[in-house]
Amino acid sequence: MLSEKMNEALNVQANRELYSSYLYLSMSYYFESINMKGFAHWMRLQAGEELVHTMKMLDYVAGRGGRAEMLAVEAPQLSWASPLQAFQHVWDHERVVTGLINSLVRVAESEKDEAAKDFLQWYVKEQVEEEESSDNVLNKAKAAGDNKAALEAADRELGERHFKFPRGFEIFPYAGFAKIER
Ligand code: OFO
Repeated sequence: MLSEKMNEALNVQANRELYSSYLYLSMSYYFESINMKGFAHWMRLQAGEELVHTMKMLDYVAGRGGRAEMLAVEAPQLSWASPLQAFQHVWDHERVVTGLINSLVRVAESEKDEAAKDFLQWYVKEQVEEEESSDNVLNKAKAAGDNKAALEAADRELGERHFKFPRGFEIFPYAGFAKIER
């Protein structure tokens, strides 16, 4: 059984994961609006991945006899000055999320909840990957700069992104904007 404090902290983090999904979906439609369909596709898959992070956490709360609560989701930013600014935002955002996950591990420690601490290691590892992939896309955007041809090449490259949703979370059987067009 989860302590009240642990239950609440997990619900709050699930809400931040859902916000991440909402933020990346917002970026996806921003890219769609400026006709960068590969970037839109990449962000759409990212939004799906964040939804998996959300549900995995809420499933854990419910599985431990806690109460999974749907908290209000903050409205994300709707537009960015450039692709570079959007990818910089992803980079910054993922560092914030890493800090939140680390704080959640501290809550599990203070609650002496070894099981929750063990469960949260999945998110600790996931953040290493999230930071790496945000480095990767930010570097591509930086390298392209204002060069239209280079940006289009990066757009095509990110449009090739694949993501296999884990078993039980096959929530996005669609391919995304890039694939719809091709
Ligand atoms: Fe859930 O990892 Fe990004 O935010």
